[in-house]
Parts: sequence; C-alpha cells; structure tokens
Amino acid sequence: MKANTLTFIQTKLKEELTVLSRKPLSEATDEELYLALLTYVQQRSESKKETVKGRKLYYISAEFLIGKLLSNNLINLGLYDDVRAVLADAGKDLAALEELEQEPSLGNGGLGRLAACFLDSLATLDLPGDGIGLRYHCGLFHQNFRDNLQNETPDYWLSGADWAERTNIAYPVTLAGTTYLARLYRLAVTGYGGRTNTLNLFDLDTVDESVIKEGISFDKRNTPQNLTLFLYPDDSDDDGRLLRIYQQYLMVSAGAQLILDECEARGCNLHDLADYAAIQINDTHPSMVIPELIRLLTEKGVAFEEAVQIVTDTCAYTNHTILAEALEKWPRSYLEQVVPQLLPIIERLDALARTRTDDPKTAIIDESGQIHMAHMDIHFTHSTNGVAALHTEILKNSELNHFYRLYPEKFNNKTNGITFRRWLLECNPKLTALIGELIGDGFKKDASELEKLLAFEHDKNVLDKIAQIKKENKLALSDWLQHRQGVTLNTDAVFAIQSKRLHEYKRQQLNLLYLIHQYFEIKAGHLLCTPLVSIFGAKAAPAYTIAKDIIHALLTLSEVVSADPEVSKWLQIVFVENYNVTAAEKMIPACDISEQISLASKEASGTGNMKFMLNGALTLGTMDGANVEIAERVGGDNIYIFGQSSSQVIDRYAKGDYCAKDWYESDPNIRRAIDFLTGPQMQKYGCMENLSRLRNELIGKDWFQTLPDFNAYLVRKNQAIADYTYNASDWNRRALINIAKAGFFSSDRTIAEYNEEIWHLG
Ligand code: 26Q
Repeated sequence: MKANTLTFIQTKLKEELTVLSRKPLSEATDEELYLALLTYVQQRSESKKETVKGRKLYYISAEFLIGKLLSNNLINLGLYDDVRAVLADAGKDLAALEELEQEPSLGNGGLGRLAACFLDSLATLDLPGDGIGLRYHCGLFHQNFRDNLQNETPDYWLSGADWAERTNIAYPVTLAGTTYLARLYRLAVTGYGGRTNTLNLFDLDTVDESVIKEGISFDKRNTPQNLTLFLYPDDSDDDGRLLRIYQQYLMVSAGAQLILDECEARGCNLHDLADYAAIQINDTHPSMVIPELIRLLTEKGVAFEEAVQIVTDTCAYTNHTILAEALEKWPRSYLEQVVPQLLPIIERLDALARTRTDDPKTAIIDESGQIHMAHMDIHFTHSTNGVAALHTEILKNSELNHFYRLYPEKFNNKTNGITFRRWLLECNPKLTALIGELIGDGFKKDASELEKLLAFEHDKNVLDKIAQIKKENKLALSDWLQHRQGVTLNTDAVFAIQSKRLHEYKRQQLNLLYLIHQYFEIKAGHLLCTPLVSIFGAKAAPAYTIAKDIIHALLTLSEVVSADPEVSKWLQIVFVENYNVTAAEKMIPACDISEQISLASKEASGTGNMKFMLNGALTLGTMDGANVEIAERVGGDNIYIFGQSSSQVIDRYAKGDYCAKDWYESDPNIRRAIDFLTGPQMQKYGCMENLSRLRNELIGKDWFQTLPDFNAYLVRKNQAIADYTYNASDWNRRALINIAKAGFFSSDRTIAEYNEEIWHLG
C-alpha cells in the first residue's frame, strides 16, 4: 500500500507508533514494534474505562486462561485492520509480532478459559465486571514429548514484555502466622465496543524463579519464594495441597480487601455491600472468600449474623464438576495450620448450617473433620449454578440433591458460552469475512444473527466457499505444524480432532481403540472411504499415571502407523505438543469432525464443542454436557450422537454391575484392539510398563465405561466419514447449519443471563 493511500486514521496511527518505537517503522525491530503496540493498546484501552455507579461484579477465580492478548485487543478496539495495514506499509508483518508474545497460560482448561471468555463478554456488554486472580510466574507447564512420553518444563511466560501493570497497591495477608504483602497487578480487559474492565492479579514481590529445580519440581515449603510460582496442575501430594491453600487464601484475602476498599471508596457503608458488589465464586477454589469476608466485616464492627447475611447476598457459586473426587475438601488440620483465623468462623458457619438441617450429608465439617468447600458455598451464597442444562439437572437430582431439597430456589442453570471475538473473528478471519459478506457484521455483536445464514443452506456457491475456507485452514494448520514439530498433514483427508485435557472420563482411550481397530481393518484391506487425519491435543496432570499412559499409547501408535506405508496412506495420527490457547486457535478452524466423546453424565458442559461447531465442524459426541443442547439446536441430522445415555450410565454405577472383562472376552474387535496395546508392533516403539498398565486398566476396571460404547462409536464415526466422502455438498450444508445455530453458545448470552438472574449489575 502506498503512503498516500493511507487513510487519516492510519496516518495518525503510523505517527503514534513511530513516536513509541522511537524509530521510523521500517527501521524498528519486531520487538520494538511489539512494545510500541503494547503501549499504544494500553493507552487506548485506558480511555475506555468507566466509573461504576451501581452494583459491580467481581469474578474470582484461581484461573484465567486468557491466551495471547495483542490481536484480541486490536480486534476489540477496532484497530486490527488499520494496524496491519500500517505495518504492511512499512514492510512489517503483524503475524510476526504476534509470534513474539508469550501466551499467558494461567489456567488448566475449560474453567480457566471460561473465566477469560466471561471477562471479554462483560466488557463487550458494557457491564462493570472485574476479575480477581493470581499472577502465577509460570502458567500451566510446557509439555514436550520424548520417547513417546510427556515431559514437563516450566512455562516462563513473564520473560518478555507483559500486559499486566504493577501497582503500588498491596494488601497484608497472614498465612501460617506470617504476614505477606500481596501486590496488585492490573491487566486491561478490552471489550468489543463496550468498555475496558480490569483483571486484578495478586503476587508476592519475593517469589523467586531460581528455586525451580529439575523439570517443574521445587521446594514446596519455601513459601515466600514459591507462593505464586506455579499454576497448580494437580493436587497429588500433601505439600502441594498445602501450597494450594496458601495460594487460595492469598487470592481471596487480598481480593476481599480490594473489594471492600473499592466499595467503601464509592460510598458503601458495608451494611449495604450487596448493593455495591456481586461476587461470583468460580468453583470451590476461591470459597474461602466467604469466611474471609465475614472475618473482615466483623473486624470492622458488623455483627456476625449480619455479616453472614451480607456475604450470602453478595456471593454466588458456580459448580463445574460432578466428579466427586474433584469437589474440594480439606482436612481441618490443613486449614488450622495455614489459616487459623478462619477456623472459628467456619465452625460457626457449620453450626449455623446445622440449625437449618440435621442431614449429615450437607455438613460443612463432616464427622471425620474434613471441610467441604462446596457445602459452605451452597449454604452461604444465594445462588448455585451448573454450567449446562444436563449438568444442572444431575446436580439437582443426584449429586447435590440433599441441598436442592433444602434450597430449591438457589439452584439455576447457566449454560456456558464462548467469546466469538477470539473463537471466530480472531482465529478464522476467512470464515468471518464470508459471513460478513453474506449477512452483514451484526453477528459480531449479536450472535443470534448467525441464523440468517440459513437462507444460504442451498446456495452451492456459498457451500463451496465454506469448503474452500476449511481447506485453506487445513493447509495453514499443516504449515504451522510443519514449522513447530516437523509434521506435514495430508490435507486431502478428513480431519477429526480431540483436543482438551487428558482425562479418563473424556475418553481419549476410546478414540485410541478406534484407531487401533482401523489399523487392523486397513491391514485386512478394508479401507476407509477417505484418508483420516486424527489429531490430538492434551496435557495430562504430571502425577496422573493412566492419563500419561494414554498419551504414550497414542504417540506410540502414531509411530507404528507412520512407519507402515500400507496404513499411513489412509491414517495419520498427530499429537500436537503443548496444546494451549494458541494451538487451539490454529486447530479448531481446520476441523471436520469434533470429537466430544466423554462418558455421558461426566462432562459438566465442555466449551471446545462450541468452538468447533462455530467453525463449521460436525460433532461426533455422546449425550453429555452441552452436547445435548447442541444436538437440540442443530437437530439429529446435523450431529453424530452415539453411546449410552446419562441415565443408563448413572444406573449402571448405582447397580455396580459393570464388568469390563465381560466385554473384553465377548467382543473380538474389542479384544483385538486391547491386546494390540502390548503386541509386537507397539513394543517396537513403546514402553511395556506403560502399555501393559493401560491394557490392565481397560480390562480390569475401565471406570469410565469405554467398552460398552465402542461399537456405537465405531459405527457413528465411520458413518460420518462416509457422509463426508460421498455427500460432500450435504456435509457443507450441515456445516453451515452448525455455524448458523451456534449463536446460543456465545458467552454474551451466558453473561446476559447471569446478569439478569443473579448479578443485576450497574
Ligand atoms: C482442584 C484441587 C486441587 C488442585 C486442582 C484442582 C482443580 C483445578 C482445575 C480442579 C478442577 C479444575 C478445572 C476444572 C474444569 O476445567 N472444569 C471444566 O469446566 C468447564 C467450564 O465450566 C466445563 O465446560 C467442563 O465440562 C469442566 O470439566
């Protein structure tokens, strides 16, 4: 582009960036330009901050998986195209600058990413809502593969320029008798239109990355140096569990002080706190905010009973899991050691709850002295919500039924959502442009407008364009993978992707058994109708042995397949290393078949399922979590549902009569696939210890009932591949229907529901 064709805005922008980078743009390095853009975005977003008059939300969460911020902020501020043009004019490439940014991986998976999507929607909807969390020095570990095994190394994301600004604000927090200063960092959250809100992240000045030893190990007892060093990937040992309590209390105590400070500065007299603040507790990790706020209020002269009422009116709780083992409960001795100041309050809350019911299942402190965080949340907040319709029903009818009977009015559902700014506009610009040409740009603010795409259901030209964009996105993914891990994809193949944390209930092992089965079929001359590229992205908690064994089996199988020219023509298995938000943004737009194959009743919602659908993939899934609502919206012809229903699964657990061995013995396909795990081909590239442990687990236990769903999965998946092959134009039509029906899954809708029914902001 010639300078004289630059618009006025672009000329101004060029001048400002030149000043900030202190050189003519064409002479500035990419690093200098990145810093200049960071500063420019910070200035622009600052000007969109608003003073708050009414009720303000504090979304408190141990995780905010925000992903890279440069492009996201440029899009939200409406600067993306101009910045790209100005840089291009100077011979610079915005994509190269994006590469320089370290991704802040301050979350494990869905729960953390949801918090990030919610912040985007709050700002976009012009609602007053800030986040409160921790500034981990290392985000979720970096995963790399060696000898087909997962290795973990620290993720030093703070090494470059980062977006969070250090403040002079610090709050005292007493942990195990020692007082620390929790330093506040502020990160601007831009809305698409709307306003700028703040993500408040706390840290200690004394944290020291040099205490990290081999891999991701460190001295877990050196609190001043390690407190915010790592985001916790698991809770597998006692020292780690204690450190987790340290982290949680640092976050909630500093957070509660910040909330009270801000509210008092706005004229709140503490008795009316609930008129100034709404606090959303993201799972049980921030639950100690309840006793901490009561402690602070009573210290400031509010009577205990009133403080309890104020906190109940202010706080609401979101449950993200029905896995009993994931509901946090802490031995009383842990809390006595770390936060003795909370114990008398928790005891009074326990006693108060016992005046409401004598049902021991709802006790906060149980007879063995365990403290149940979720129980405290339900008793002492005014709202408990699940994250998809099925999940909320299961909570009400089984897992939390005792509470539901006590407080039916507190229970409500808020089906999760995703921000379309990141998961469509940013990650799939070509599809975004096509949609804009067809129905205008209204869908960017009002996702329900995507339904207008239905008018093009039979327009061959549009359907061809959708297919063409998918192909280009496959090529882009292949290039990216070639650059990153030396793998080139067969872009003529159908792409099936399963990307999410590695967990047995998510059943990557079911996909594994399918792939082994196909290996045998191809060897026997029963070819697939189209080559299949099966892509995985998943991190396993470092101490989760079976999850790591599943990764090992998939990596080993991938080698077996690629070494066999007969099979590799038809099948390619690719495990993307270090799956994170940045990788997801490349993978999701390239997908044809979205694998959402959790055991029905176990996945609370899932949000990846929504991202894939929005980008035109068809779901292959069980009737679990939000898949149920996706199926409801797109209709049975536009999704591949298989497997046991949640009620069948729940019944089977209740009866306790599932026996994996019976399935292994009676189904030759299942037996052949499981036995292959320890057969000679796998032995050649894999480790017998891992592979036989996995085989034994599948035959001897299979707690998440992979085997009963195996045949249904095989049939449905092959049906999907056949439809993709033999009826391409109909496939593209169904992809369009998925995109058109994705509007409901915008986090703008979710946040509007939270606001109308729980928060009442502004
Ligand atoms: C607990 C104790 C100690 C250490 C770690 C943890 C811990 C950490 C993270 C427990 C749970 C998590 C994360 C849970 C999570 O991501 N849940 C997912 O939440 C999504 C958003 O609601 C849902 O879509 C997914 O279905 C749900 O699995």
